[in-house]
Amino acid sequence: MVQAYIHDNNYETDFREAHDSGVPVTLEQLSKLGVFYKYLETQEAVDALAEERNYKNRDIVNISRATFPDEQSLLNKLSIFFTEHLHEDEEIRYCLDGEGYFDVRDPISNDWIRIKFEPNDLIIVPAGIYHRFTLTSKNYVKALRLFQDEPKWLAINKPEGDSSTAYQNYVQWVA
Ligand code: KMT
Ligand code: NI
Repeated sequence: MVQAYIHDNNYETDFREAHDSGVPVTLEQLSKLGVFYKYLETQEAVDALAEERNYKNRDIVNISRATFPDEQSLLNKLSIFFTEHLHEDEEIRYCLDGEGYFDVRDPISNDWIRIKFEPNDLIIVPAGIYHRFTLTSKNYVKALRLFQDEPKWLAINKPEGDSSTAYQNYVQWVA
C-alpha cells in the first residue's frame, strides 16, 4: 500500500531521507487535491490509462549512480527536481524501478504531502499544483513520464507560478 504523509519540514538533514512527520495522508485526501494514485500491475494498464486520458507522448527518466557517477552531478540534477514548481499540463509518472518521493503542496494548509513512489506506482499530478521530486537514499529511480502533447516539461518555479492561469484555476478548483 502506498505511503503518504505530511513532510516534517526539516531541511537540516538530507532531503533523500523519509522526513515523515508521523501524520498520515489518505488517498481520499489526495483525491481532494486532484492527485490520483494507482497501483498498476502491467504496462498494458498504463497504456490503457494513457489512451483514455489522451496522452500522446512519453519518455523514460533514469537517475542513478550509473547515470550520475559523482555525487555533485547527481545533486545538481536532484536540486532541479526538488525545486518547488508546477506545470501548465497534468502530468503522469509511473515507476518502473527504484524509488523516490513525490511531494505535493496542499494549497490550503500549505503542508507538503510526501508520496512514496515505488515500482508499479502511478501518480497523476494535476495541472497547477506545486510539487517536487527526490530520490530516496537508494539513489535510483527509473520512471515513465507521460505527456498529453509534445514532451515538454517546462517547470514554472515558485513564486512565478503563482500568477499562472494553471495555478489560479487549480486553487479555485480545490477551494
Ligand atoms: C517532475 O515533473 O517533477 C518530474 O518529472 C520529476 C521526476 S519523474 C520521476
Ligand atoms: Ni514536475
